[in-house]
Amino acid sequence: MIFATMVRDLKSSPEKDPALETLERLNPNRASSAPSPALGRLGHPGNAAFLEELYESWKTDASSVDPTWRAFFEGFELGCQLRPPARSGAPVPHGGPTPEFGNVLPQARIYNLLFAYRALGHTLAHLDPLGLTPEENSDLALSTFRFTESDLDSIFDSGTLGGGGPRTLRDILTYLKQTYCDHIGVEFMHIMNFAIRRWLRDRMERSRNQPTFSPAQQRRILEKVIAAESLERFLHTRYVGQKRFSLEGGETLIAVLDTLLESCPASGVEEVVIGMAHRGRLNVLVNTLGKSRRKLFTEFHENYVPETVLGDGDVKYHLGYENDVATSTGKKIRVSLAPNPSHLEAVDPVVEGMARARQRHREDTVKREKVVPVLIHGDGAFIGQGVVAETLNLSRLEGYRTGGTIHIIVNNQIAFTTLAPDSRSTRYCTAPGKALGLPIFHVNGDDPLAAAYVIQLALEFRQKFHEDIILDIVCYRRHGHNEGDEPNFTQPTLYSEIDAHPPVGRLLARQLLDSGVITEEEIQKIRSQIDTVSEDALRESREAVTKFQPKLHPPISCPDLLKEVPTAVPAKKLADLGQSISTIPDDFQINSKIRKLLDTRKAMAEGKAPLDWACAEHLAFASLLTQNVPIRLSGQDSRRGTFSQRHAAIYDLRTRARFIPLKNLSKNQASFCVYNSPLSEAAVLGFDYGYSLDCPEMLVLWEAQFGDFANGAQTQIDQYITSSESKWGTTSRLTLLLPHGYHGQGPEHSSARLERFLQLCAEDNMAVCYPTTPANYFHLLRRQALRKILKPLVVMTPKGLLRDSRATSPVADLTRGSFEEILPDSEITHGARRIILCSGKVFYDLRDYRTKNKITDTAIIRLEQIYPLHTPKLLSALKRHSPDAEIVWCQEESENMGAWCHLALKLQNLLGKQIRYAGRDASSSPATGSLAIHNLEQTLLVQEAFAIPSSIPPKFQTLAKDAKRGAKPRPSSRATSKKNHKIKKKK
Ligand SMILES: Cc1ncc(C[n+]2csc(CCOP(=O)(O)OP(=O)(O)O)c2C)c(N)n1
Ligand SMILES: [Mg+2]
Repeated sequence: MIFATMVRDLKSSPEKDPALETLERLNPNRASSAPSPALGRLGHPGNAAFLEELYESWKTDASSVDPTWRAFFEGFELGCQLRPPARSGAPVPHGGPTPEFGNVLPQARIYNLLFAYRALGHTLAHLDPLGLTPEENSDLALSTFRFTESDLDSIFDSGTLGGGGPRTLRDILTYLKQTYCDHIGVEFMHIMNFAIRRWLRDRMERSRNQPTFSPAQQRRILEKVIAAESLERFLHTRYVGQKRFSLEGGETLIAVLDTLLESCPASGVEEVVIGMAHRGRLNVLVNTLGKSRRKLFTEFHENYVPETVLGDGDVKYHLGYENDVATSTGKKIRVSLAPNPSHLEAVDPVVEGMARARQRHREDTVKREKVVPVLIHGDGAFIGQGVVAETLNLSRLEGYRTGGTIHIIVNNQIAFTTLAPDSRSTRYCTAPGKALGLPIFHVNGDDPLAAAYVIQLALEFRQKFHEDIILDIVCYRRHGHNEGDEPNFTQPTLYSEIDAHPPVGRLLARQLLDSGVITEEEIQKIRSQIDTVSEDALRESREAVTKFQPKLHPPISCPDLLKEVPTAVPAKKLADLGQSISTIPDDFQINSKIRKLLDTRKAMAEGKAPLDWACAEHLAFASLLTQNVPIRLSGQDSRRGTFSQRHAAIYDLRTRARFIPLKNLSKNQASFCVYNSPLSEAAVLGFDYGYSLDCPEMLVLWEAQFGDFANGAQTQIDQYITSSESKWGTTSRLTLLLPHGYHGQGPEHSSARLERFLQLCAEDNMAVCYPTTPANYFHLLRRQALRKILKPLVVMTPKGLLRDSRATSPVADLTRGSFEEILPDSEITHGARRIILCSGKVFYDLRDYRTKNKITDTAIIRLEQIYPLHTPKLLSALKRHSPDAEIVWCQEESENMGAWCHLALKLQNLLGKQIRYAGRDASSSPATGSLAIHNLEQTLLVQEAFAIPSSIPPKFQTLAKDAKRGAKPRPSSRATSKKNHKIKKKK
């Protein structure tokens, strides 16, 4: 009614109102006696709510309403300004309402008040259990809206508030404060989507954000809080000083998780995948996932030996767990807690990937309502770690959506020893969620009922809108960061408050006792039952640990990694696949160059043209898909391919309709998913890793734009991909495609940091390959997908070689054999007196040089797989040549990079002789920024491999090296050194 009344008032007002004046100025035609159709609706009282909502929309996002309304609201706001801008020369009014505004628009001011409370009410909410955070906001003072105490009993229209209707100002305020300023503070008015905003508003105002749990539910919530408390107390007294990252102060989390699981069956949720850090993890394992106390206590024992058959295991507060958890109605919910490295928030994208994989298995790929990811964060980590923002940004993307994640922040208002003023530039730690327009609920952690109410709402919201939502449980940390930590060193005043603060269980118990929901005897019974269970478990665990015999594990070894996997595909099949991957619908109009590319692919598959990398990859994918192996490829610009080589998706010239030939091979083929990822490495690689864990039947590939960008995801590589088998027994066939190779394009983009991956190789944890031919790449991809063993694969992939006629394969090479870990020399097959070992692209430079210089005594053997090294094949390739042959390792990467450091000792031990290094000097930056210097270096290192003195005058070589270093001229450089001449002379 506000607007209807207001406009009527405005029109009949003898004085010209500023709002109308502005309106006239902005829209001289529309604000006149003949209003626009839109504004004409103002006179209809039935549309008042509609108008208010429109106003609210405009306030949140001006562009969300049509221009007529925009102009109107701008005028309206201007007219309503509580302190109108002073006209030039006019005195500025101080305090007190302007006479026009104070008298004319009381309804409008009520409306402003509603809006302000919905938007800012959270600033007055009682969120901090310790009461240390100010709860004031002068923008919400009555006087701000030009009301006084004397207006409190005046009746106004309450607009959309809780169903609307006439209410006193006092009632309106009470209503708003109950809803928005009690133990729940909500940020939701920043949400652009009006339907979502309205749903939240109505849902919250209907219940005034007050929980209404049945007595039985309230008792259950108390029980959960008591269970959480007593587990912590038990551990605290039985394992004094042992690290457990206590949840005390934040026990409400356990009640929240229980309420969430209790709400799952009615919401159609079958599975919950949880990711969380250290804080309270042991409590969640026992009290949420049902891990036995006996098992947990055993892990605390000093003689405990992890049950890992292989590998080194991990500390107890990083371990994962999975269980069917029964709700009170007997329904079972599958709940899993992902294993977690210490690196905070690294688990986030992994859990998202796992959830999406599980949705796939439950055939829940449209609504994604059966599997719900839940991420539990710390306040410091949520605002501090970039991967949080990267993961949030995945949430609405086609290839990475999971239908909405429930984020729970155990906001103990501290991070180790760091308080909010040092840890964030924002009021709340939840600020990253605001960028995405997520609803954010802050709840006082001392009110488990309020928190349980919010989690119910959160699940309802998630299932309805398939969006992320954040629940920020504002609590405190009763002890230090861990149990050996003294918080009084750094937070003496805070900790004296905390020491005096009653535990949450006691507060809730008091509340339920007062309301007659429970009796003191019942509470005692709950406590003593839980303690008895713990005591029994402790006794059993003590018996169990006597059986432990610590012994060193042998390293993990997987000899089958070197077993041949048949990967050849018959010629007829390849030709058919070639036809399929080059066929597009008749009504599709495509770019002529793409048409040509497709025709070439067809010819390549039929053996009429030499096969290039992209075609080999397409044929590998196509053959796997028709063998029922699903494939997921994700990476930046992966649909087209960074180097415009792949063209997995083809676009109609007129409509940009997309056609993906690999999705259209046959009716029964497996699914092919190819996504352009957002510009993130950590979150996307983490996501694909998580996906690959729970979709072992699928070939999951993550592609870096250039290989060096993988270092943006180093945490995922170190903490998960390379070490998770040893730590947690989890493996996957995730494949990393990393463009690598020195082409004189500067220090960036030349190196995928092969050396880093090789440094992480041990215990057969993965394979690292640098194939040199399309055919071998074809066999490698097929081996990775078809072999039973699950191991990650890291592939150095080509850039320049993609279009290099030297790096092609006859299609026949796809129809026979399998992946060749070692490629012996096919030209100098026997009796060489020098053997150059190399890996990857430099092979072609070496071979060209040999041909050009008619060298016949030197063989070149390629290591297509550097780890695990296929020593039998390498030895057999070497055996064909002279036993006295000089062995050289040649690489284009600098001496401290590439495969040299990894292989040097290994090869020397294997072959029992020194190996000569030919390559770039050690360098801090991977490559030179000058193409000329690159070319010179490349020439020199090839010459060096053949131990031939350079034909380039030494003066130029030295100058080039010095120019690269930006250093003063030096006496000599490697390629011209006396040492090399000596080698030559010896021969
Ligand atoms: C990426 C990363 N950086 C630093 C640390 C060291 N660290 C462990 S816990 C912690 C404080 C975390 O604070 P918060 O996120 O608020 O969680 P809380 O411990 O308070 O529950 C820090 C800095 C870490 N584990 N991971
Ligand atoms: Mg914290």
